[in-house]
Amino acid sequence: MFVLALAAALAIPPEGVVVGDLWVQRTETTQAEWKAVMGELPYGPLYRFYAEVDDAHPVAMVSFDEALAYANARSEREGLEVCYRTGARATLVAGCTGYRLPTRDEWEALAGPGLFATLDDPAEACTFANLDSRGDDASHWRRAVPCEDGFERAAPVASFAPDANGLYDLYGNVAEWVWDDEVRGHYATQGPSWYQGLRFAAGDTYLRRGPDGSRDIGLRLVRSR
Ligand SMILES: [Ca+2]
Ligand SMILES: [Ca+2]
Repeated sequence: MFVLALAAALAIPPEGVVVGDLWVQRTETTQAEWKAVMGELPYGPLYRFYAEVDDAHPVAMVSFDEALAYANARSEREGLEVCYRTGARATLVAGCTGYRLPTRDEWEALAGPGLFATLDDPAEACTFANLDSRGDDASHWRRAVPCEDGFERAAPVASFAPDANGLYDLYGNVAEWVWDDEVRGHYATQGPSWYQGLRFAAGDTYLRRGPDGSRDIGLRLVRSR
C-alpha cells in the first residue's frame, strides 16, 4: 500500500522546483495545464491531426507568440506581473517576476554539461530521455541513440528519470522555446526533441526555428525569485 501511495505521489510530481534564483516547472507544460489557462489546445479541433491529444502529454504545435501569450495569461490569472509586452515584436519586461520562458543562458545553466557528459554509456540515454531511438541505422542523419526508449513520438511528461535538480525531459520529448536576446527574443529552442538523436543531444542543443509551432516544440515556464 505504501509503495502504491508512493508511486501515485511520484506520478504527479510537485509542479515546480527551485534552482538557484529560478523557479522552474519540473515538466514540460502539459496539455491539461495549457487548457486550464487557454481553454483549448492550439489549432483547436485540428490539433489532433498534428500531435498526440492527451492531458498528460506536453503541449506541442505552439507558436513562439502563443507560448508568450500562455505565460502572460497564466501570470494574469494568478495576479502576477506580466512578463511580455506583445505586439509586432514582443519584448521582455526586465526583472519580471511572473511566468516566462527561460532565457537561452538560463536553460543552458539548468542543463549543465549535457546529458551525455553525465552518462558512462550513450545507451543509458534511454533512461533519461525520449529521443530518436528508432531502429539501429547509424547512418541516419539524425543519428538515433543506441538504445530503445519506447516512444516513437512524444511521451507523457515525466515518463523518464529526472535529472539531479528534479527536472524531467529537459533533454528529449519536446524541444522547448527559449528567449534569446541575441535574436531579440525570438524563435529559438533548446534541448533535443523526440525527433532528434545523438548528434543533437551530444552537442549544442540550441536551434533557431521559424516562429510557427511544430509537433516537436513545446515549452516550460520559469519565474525569477
Ligand atoms: Ca523516442
Ligand atoms: Ca524537453
